[in-house]
Amino acid sequence: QKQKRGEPAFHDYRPAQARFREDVLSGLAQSQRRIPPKYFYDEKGSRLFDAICRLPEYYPTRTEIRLLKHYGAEMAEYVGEGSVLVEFGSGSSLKIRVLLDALEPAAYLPIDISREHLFQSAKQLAGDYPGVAIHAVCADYSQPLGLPGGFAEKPKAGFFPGSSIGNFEPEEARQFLTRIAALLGPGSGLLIGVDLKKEAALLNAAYNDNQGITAAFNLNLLQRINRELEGNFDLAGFEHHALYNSTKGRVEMHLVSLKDQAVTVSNQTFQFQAGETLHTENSYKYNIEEFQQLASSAGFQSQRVWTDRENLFSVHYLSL
Ligand code: AVJ
Repeated sequence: QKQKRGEPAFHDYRPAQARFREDVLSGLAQSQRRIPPKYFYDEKGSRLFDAICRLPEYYPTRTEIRLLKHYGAEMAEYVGEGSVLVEFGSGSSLKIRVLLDALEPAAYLPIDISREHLFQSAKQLAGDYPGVAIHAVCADYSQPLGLPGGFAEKPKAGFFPGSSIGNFEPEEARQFLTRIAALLGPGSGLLIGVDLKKEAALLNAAYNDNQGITAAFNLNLLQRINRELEGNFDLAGFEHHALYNSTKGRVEMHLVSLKDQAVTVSNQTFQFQAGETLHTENSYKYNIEEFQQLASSAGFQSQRVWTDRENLFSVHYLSL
């Protein structure tokens, strides 16, 4: 694909829309009803998530950005000049800017499921960093995928910030990291942000902000189902609930049914009882040793870890 300076190439892998319907219908039929959190990120969901990242209570984003800014030069040394940077779930591609200020990669490949959002972010980034070849890949990174051609021989570094690894069950996280290892190849590395275990009060505040943005983000999933899957969820009939489960080491987000009610999605009807929940997200937290063990079980060696003074967040550099 010929690429103009200052313009991104766009590779659309067409992440299957059919699976949204299947995943929602099968998730709603389970006794603990659940929907995978990747479906939060439609246009409105992506915007709400950006707003979450700016909330005073949501410490992960600003803490990680501070770490990237403060230790960017060190991180760049581990990543290496001239390597191909591959980001999993690039969203608005804000954090990569901090790295791009510290090193010049051979190319930057943002991978994201949110097509329009990815397109706009890649375009802006290409305008701001005309010297970096940008190949945006619209894909679901939780499914097996290959990189666009031409990058096989180059040294690669993965970038997986934001503690999105926490959305996976630990066993799924191990499988995901194993797949990433195969995709990046021997000699490559992974720079990954991981939210640390901490006092429940801080975690609960981060997922129950005062402005209700996280609640709107959670409820937007129902709106999306109504719009895209012929659903009739009553948004006033459900309430946001988020709580740190210290036994499992994860923050759980649910939507609680406020009454007995029937909901129809794609011509299938589901009976909710008052108080029953729809589980929409897990956000696992790992202390440093726990995460290093997980990474090592996927074939990565821990090279370095950076944390803030308050021990809120960690950034690991892992090598293959
Ligand atoms: C993007 C998955 C890292 O778990 O903290 C933020 C998503 N959910 N507030 C997280 C999220 C509610 C976020 N991750």
